Amino acid sequence: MPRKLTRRTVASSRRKPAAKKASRKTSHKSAAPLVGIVMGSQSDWDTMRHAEETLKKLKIPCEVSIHSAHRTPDRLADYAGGAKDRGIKVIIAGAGMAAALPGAVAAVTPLPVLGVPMEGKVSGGLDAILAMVQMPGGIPVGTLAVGRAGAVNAALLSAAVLALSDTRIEKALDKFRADQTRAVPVKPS
Ligand code: AIR
Repeated sequence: MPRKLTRRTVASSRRKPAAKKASRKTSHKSAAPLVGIVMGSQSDWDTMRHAEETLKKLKIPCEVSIHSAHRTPDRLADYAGGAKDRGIKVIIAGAGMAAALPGAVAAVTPLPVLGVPMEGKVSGGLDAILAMVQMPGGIPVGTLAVGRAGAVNAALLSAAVLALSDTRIEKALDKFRADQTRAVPVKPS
């Protein structure tokens, strides 16, 4: 039987459909990215996802992409060369082996570039860390630890840079540190 139309049901039937939940609750994701995470290969993602996860914990919008200094040099230059104009403030670059990626990024952008060396089969990541840390004077790359610790710390260092001009990020970083301190037990179990 058709529902009797009262003034209330007419009004509610004219109402615009409710906005999709997903687009409301993920406002930080749709915000313009402040950090660009790049890596030389899909095989680096297992390590580099820790950078993204850490930024997500701090609600810092970021973008993630794969560009190789050797396999996709033009695409890498396009990405890194345009990053500043697109509003990116810091670039995190992870690569392994002859890890030229952070240096190649730093060569075409004035943004701070943080390098994360991948752990490798030949020398445990020594090859990649040396490629990143041994930049010639004039084009700096801030090089972090090999592997997961480096990925996490690159995200935290990015947050520290952004916190200098963003009180929300400053507070998020303070909370992250305080939570971390509280989580360290006095006695081993
Ligand atoms: N790589 C990719 N292009 C240039 C370099 N140095 C690095 C990647 C990855 C390693 O080579 O960053 O850590 C191996 O890549 P793949 O794709 O062979 O697994």
